[in-house]
Amino acid sequence: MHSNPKSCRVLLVHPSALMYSEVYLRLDPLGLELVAASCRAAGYQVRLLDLQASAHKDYFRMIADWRPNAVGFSLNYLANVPEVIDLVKETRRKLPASFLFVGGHSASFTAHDILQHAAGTLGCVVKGEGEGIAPRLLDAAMDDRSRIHKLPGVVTLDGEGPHPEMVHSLDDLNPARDLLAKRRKYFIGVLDPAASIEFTRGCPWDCVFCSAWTFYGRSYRKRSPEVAAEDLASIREPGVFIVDDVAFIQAEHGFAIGREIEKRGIKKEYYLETRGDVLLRNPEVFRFWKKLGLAYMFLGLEAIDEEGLKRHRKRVTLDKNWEALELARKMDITVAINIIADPGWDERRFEIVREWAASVPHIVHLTVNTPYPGTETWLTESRQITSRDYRLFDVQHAVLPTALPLQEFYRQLVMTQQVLNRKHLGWHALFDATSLAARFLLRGQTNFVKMLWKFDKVYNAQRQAAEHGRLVKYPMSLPKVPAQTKVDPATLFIHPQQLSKPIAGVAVRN
Ligand code: B12
Ligand code: SF4
Repeated sequence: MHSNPKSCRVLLVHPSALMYSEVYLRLDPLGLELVAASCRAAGYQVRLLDLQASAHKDYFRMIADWRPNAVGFSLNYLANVPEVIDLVKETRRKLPASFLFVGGHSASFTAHDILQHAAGTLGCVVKGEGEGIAPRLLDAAMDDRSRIHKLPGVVTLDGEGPHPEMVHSLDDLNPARDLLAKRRKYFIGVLDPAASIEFTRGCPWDCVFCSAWTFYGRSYRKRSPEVAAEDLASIREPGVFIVDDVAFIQAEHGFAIGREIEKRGIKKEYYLETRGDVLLRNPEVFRFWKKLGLAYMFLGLEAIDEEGLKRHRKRVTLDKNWEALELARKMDITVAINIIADPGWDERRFEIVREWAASVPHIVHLTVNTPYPGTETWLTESRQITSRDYRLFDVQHAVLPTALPLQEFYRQLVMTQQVLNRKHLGWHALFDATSLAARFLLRGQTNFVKMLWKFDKVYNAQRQAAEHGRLVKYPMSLPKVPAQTKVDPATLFIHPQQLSKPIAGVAVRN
C-alpha cells in the first residue's frame, strides 16, 4: 500500500477525561506525545488529538478532513475502554481502509478482551511501551497487515507476537509536545497551565493494588540529567507535573537534574509524587527542589492504620508516614495524601477518616479500592466483583460488595469527600484564592478558577449509585473464582522482569 511513510498520515488519539479527575487537574498525554515523536522521527505525518480537551465532533471532523491512513488510540485507563471501542467501530465505518490500533497501560492487560469487543474492526492491540514498536508496526501494517501479529507486543485476532521490547534508552526521544493543540487547557490545581515530564520510568516496589510495577516488570530506568533538563527547558508552561511513580528514589539522580536546572536558570513550579519513606531517606534532595520551585508533593499513604498498610503491601510503617508528613510540613511543601476507602467500610470508619483528615494540615483525597487487571488484587480479591462495567472502574465507584447499602456507601463517600474538599479549598485559601484567581483570569487562564466551582457538580451520591444501573454494552471479563491465594507476580508482567541493580534503601522481594 504505502511504502513511503512520508505519504502516510497517522492520527493519535487520547480518550476523554474521567470527570472525577477533571475537578483537580487535566494533564497532557505524555505517553502519546512520545509515541507521536517516534512515528514522526520515522517519517510519518503525525497529528495528535486529546479528547480531554477536544470533543468527539472535533475528532470526526478531523478524520473526515484529513483522512488518516492509521489511527492509534491510547488506553491507559480501564474506564475509557467502552469509549475507545465505540470510536474504533465508528472510525472503521467512516474510513474502511484505515489501520486502527490501540495501546497503553490498560490495553496491555486486557488486549484479548478489547479485540473481542471490537469484533474485527480493530487492527491490533499493542502491549507495553509504544515508542519502539509503533513505527515498526506502521511500516508492517502499511505493507502487509496479515503478518503484524509476529511483531513484539502486538496482539491480533490471529495471534500474538513475542514479549514487548523496552526502548533502548529513555534519552533517545523527547515528547512531541508541539503536536498537541490547546496546551493552555492543562493544569493541576494552581499550576495553571502545566505540562508533564518524565525523569524515570518504573517502580521497584510491589503494592498489591497497583499495576505500575507489573507493567514494567519491576524495572526502574532513568533519563540522563542533561537530557531531562533540556526537555524541561523546552517546556513553555510555568507549571510542571513530574509523572514518575516515585520521584527521587535515587537522591543523586534528583540532585543531578536539579544542578542542570540551576545551570540553565530554569524557573518553574513543580508537582511530584513520592513515598513517605523516600522523603525521609532523601530529605536533602527534596529541600533542594523546594528551592528550585517544588510546590506540591503527593504522598500515596493509602491507609491510616498498620493493618491497612500491610494489606496493600506498602512496605512502610505508619510511624514513618507520620514522620514524613511532618517533615514535608516543616519544609513548607504543600502535601496531598491519598487514602483508599474500602467498600467494606461502615459509617464509623468514614467518620474516623473525616476526623483524622480534619486534624492534619494536608490535602486529603479519598479513592475507592478497585481491583484492576494487572494487579495482584485482581487475582486474590476473594470478594466477588459486582460490576462488569468498565466505566465504573475509575476509583470513584464501588465494584466490590459494599458493607453499607450502596446508596449509603456513596452518601458517606461523597460526604467525606466534601469535608476533604473544604480543606482542599483551604489549600486555595492558603494561596489566597481570590487574588490568584484574578491573576489567572487576567492571563486568560480559567482552569483553576473553574475548578473552584466544579466539586458539587461532579460528586453526587445519587448519580454515582444510579450509574450502576446503566446498560453495559461491553461486559468485562472477570477474574477467576475462587480467587488465588498466592500469585507469581511474573505472570502479571507486561515487560518481562529486568533484574536491575538493587536500589539502596528499597527492600522488596525478588
Ligand atoms: C501521570 C498519571 C496520571 C495523570 C494522567 C495524565 C494523562 N492525561 O495521561 C493523572 C494524574 C491525570 C492521572 C489520573 C488518574 N490515574 Co493515573 N497514572 C499516571 C501514571 C503515574 C503515569 C502515566 C504516564 O504518563 N507515564 C509515562 C508515559 C510515558 O507512559 P504511558 O502513558 O504509560 O505511555 C506509554 C505506554 O503505555 C504506551 N502507550 C500509551 N498510549 C499508547 C497509544 C498507542 C497507540 C501505543 C501504540 C502505545 C501507547 O506507550 C507509551 C510510551 O512508552 C500512571 C502509572 C504508570 N507508571 O503508568 C498512573 C495510572 C495510569 N493511573 C491510574 C489511575 C487509577 C488513575 C485514576 C483513575 C485515579 C487517580 N489516581 O486519580 C485517574 C483517572 C485519569 C483520567 N482518565 O482522567 C492507574 C491505571 C489503572 C487502570 N488500569 O485504569 C495507573 C496505572 C496507576 C496505578 N496505580 O496503577 N494519572
Ligand atoms: S510505590 Fe506507588 S507506584 Fe510503586 S507499586 Fe506502590 S503504589 Fe505503585
